[in-house]
Amino acid sequence: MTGRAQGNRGEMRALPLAGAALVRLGLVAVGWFAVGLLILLLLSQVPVHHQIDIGARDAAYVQGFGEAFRRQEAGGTSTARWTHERSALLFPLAGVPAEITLRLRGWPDSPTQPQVTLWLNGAQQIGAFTAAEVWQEHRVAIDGGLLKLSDFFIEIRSETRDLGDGQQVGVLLDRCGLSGEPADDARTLAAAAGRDGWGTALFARSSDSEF
Ligand SMILES: [Ca+2]
Repeated sequence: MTGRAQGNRGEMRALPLAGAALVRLGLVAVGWFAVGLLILLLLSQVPVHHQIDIGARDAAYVQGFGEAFRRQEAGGTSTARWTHERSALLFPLAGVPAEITLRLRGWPDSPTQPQVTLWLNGAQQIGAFTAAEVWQEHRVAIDGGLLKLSDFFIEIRSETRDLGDGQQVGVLLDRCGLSGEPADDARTLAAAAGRDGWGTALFARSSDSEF
């Protein structure tokens, strides 16, 4: 038997082995794809809940507020921020319908209290009330009308006054909650992934973001 013949038999054994390895690799890839798709589909159906402790770990949600500070309360200390004439709360990857809850109070030791209006994306008024000197919880429904929302902000517009330190303040916000549907973006991505695969889904998302 020649060395050349032995070499040919070795190559013939190596080819089926390489094929089997490729098949295993393909099965693993398909398995991970299925798991990822299942997770994405589940996440796209899960309602969104944001509970924001204003004044503590709220940097991603607040815009145009005063500095965070800690105040003494009857039951301990709490964190809060004053709003200004216009301040906003940002809610990433939240859709509609949704409900927002604000725990806030107005000016201390004042015979008058600020009039407050809430605006969806600064364009559609969704609530109006007069703040109180004590803590109150205000709930407002957001239906979005004809808008398809995937990220939105709630603008708080308020009368302001100087509390003696030269700062014009509106209302004091302690907590904010949002419960609602998942964003349309998440549903679109899940649907595209299920129909056409990850490549198309990711391409669709990057294209959407350009407009
Ligand atoms: Ca707080």
